[in-house]
Amino acid sequence: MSNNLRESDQQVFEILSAERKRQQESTELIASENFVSPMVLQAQGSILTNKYAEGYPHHRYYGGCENVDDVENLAKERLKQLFNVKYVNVQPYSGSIANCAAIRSLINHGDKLLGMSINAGGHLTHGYSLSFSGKDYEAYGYDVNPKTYRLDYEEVRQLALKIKPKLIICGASAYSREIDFKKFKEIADEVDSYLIADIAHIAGLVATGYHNSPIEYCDIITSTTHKTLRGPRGGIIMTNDEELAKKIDKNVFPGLQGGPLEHVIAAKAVAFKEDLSPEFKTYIGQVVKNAKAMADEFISMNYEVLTGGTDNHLFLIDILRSKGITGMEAQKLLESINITANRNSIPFDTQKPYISSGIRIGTPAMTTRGYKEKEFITIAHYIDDAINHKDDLKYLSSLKEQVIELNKHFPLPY
Ligand code: DSN
Repeated sequence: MSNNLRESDQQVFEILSAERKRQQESTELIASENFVSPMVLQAQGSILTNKYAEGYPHHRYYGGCENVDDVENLAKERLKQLFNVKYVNVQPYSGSIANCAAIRSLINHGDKLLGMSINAGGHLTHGYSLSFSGKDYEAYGYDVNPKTYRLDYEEVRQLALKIKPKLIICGASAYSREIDFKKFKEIADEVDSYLIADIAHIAGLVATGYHNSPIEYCDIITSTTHKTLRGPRGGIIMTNDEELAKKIDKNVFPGLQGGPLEHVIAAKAVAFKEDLSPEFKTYIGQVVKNAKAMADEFISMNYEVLTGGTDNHLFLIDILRSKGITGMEAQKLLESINITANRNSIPFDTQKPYISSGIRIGTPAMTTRGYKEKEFITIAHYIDDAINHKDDLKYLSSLKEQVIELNKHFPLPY
């Protein structure tokens, strides 16, 4: 059998080629996506995928683990350095599993949990009714202020005093303002609750000082590695509490997972080294500048940018109120001109989540490709043009060509 994918499996090869073309020719604005370095890709595509390694370094249930022990230890040491934290687990397959293990390490089934509601910008695993977090626990959600769309810490406090949760989860998937982790800690202390911060979206900003860090305030911190950290798809868990760290390890394996994905852990190690570099700090600074510039441009074109702007890598537009089209319509329209974004419920949305009134826009991915403020502003105008000419197929087709042309100057490195 040929060891060349093109020859041995043309069907998969063609799908991969089509995806490469799509990524190269499109402007990627999904706030949770990024483009990994060729080195991360190389590690993830390495022979470590062949290895079983249930357990933890030097306590494995399989032989031949000396090399994966080394790579997992390296990933752990780099992660500790990145966030200045004492104990880490780099095995979670995803952010959702990281959150499940973190919650299980702190509370029991049926206990009360208070997280940011999904409509306000929280994640499924923060207590959404259809997720394990809403089914296994008595889950409550805090919202944002209906006028400012910002977190109102006094409202969160009042809700916490009323509910008396055993666990509060802070962190979000669609919230454009800095989260005050210290305030969450004060609320958690007042109601005698544990506190988890899920920093999946803002991890790169936290690691580089562009967002305050939750490490000193939270019992457990979880994250994904593939968003602003620009690593492979996966999860991580961090704590400064030694006893809790032992519980977390047990809850990840054997509690929720079997064999760790050591090829992904190797790629996490590579990404963490990149994240520790001065270049990465410059990159995150540009991500934040780009998001501000683009949000400001939309505001100057009279779009309803929620909260009036952004402190981080993303922002939300109430596209229904701005332009009379739903999030679903906007997402499809943008896709037709090679701009990829996701529709998103906005707080107190009148539309069903599948349709939604908003779109979420993020700058991490195209900043990796080299976009600066100028290009993001150009894209903001393409989006506006597309919406204003949404029924003019010829116009849309010319916009698509302009997007493809622009992206020729920002090639994928692979
Ligand atoms: N699904 C992710 C996002 O897009 O924000 C959250 O994990």
